[in-house]
Amino acid sequence: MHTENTAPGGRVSATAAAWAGGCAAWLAAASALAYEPASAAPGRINDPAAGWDHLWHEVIVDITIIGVIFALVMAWFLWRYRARKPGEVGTQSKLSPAAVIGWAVIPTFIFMADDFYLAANGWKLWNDYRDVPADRMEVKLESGMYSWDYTYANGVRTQNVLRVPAGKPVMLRMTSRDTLHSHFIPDFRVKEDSMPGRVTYLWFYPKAPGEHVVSCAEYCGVMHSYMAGKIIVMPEGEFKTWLDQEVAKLAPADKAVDKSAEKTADKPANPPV
Ligand SMILES: [Cu+2]
Repeated sequence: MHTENTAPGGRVSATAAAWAGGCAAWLAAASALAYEPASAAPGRINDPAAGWDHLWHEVIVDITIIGVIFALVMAWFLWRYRARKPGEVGTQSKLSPAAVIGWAVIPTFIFMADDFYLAANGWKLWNDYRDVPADRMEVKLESGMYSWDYTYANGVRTQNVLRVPAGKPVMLRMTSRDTLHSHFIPDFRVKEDSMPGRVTYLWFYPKAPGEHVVSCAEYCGVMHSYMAGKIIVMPEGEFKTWLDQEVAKLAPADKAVDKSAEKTADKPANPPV
């Protein structure tokens, strides 16, 4: 072994230690600013969109900080080991075994720690999301090539346009009459497949009146890209008036209230297997 390499190795180890210390300090700071569930009670989400936005923001912040740190280190290396005169041939630094291991393990550990941290927040949010608020409004959805067919608990049916009241969680119990589709509402950050022979669900929280695009996010046939719909969020009073008018239009046979939908509204939803 070359004992004269102890000094360079020692310098690099000190740099690695300083770098690792800085990253660890950042990780601690990031943890302190960790995901706060947008919920009134532990495990209960009122607005899933806020939770997903918070997590996405966290991902962007983390990868930006890591990217900046790596860019600064790389820039420092480029400057530190630059050629000072034309044709200069550098000499190879020898690192101590501890420095070699440190340079490989510490950055990997920091990356993986952040990945697991973000993944754990994602899993927690997803688990909380699967627990649907009990005060929800439920609507059945049957998808098909190429439309979204909604049925309210009182038998009112609409196609491609779902009207909902503002300020109430809305749950869709979904199935499909032909092939796979995926009901995607970008504004509410929710997307879930609908498929034949299985009931899946999603829910969202429309806070204020407005319109939101629905699109199919699972390729389902040649007209897939035209399978668009709309969520219209209405003030509660206007929604009730609209729903009453639609009920009045129904034929007597169709007015049979969907008891199964009413019953399931009181029970927590079971995740699809
Ligand atoms: Cu589709």
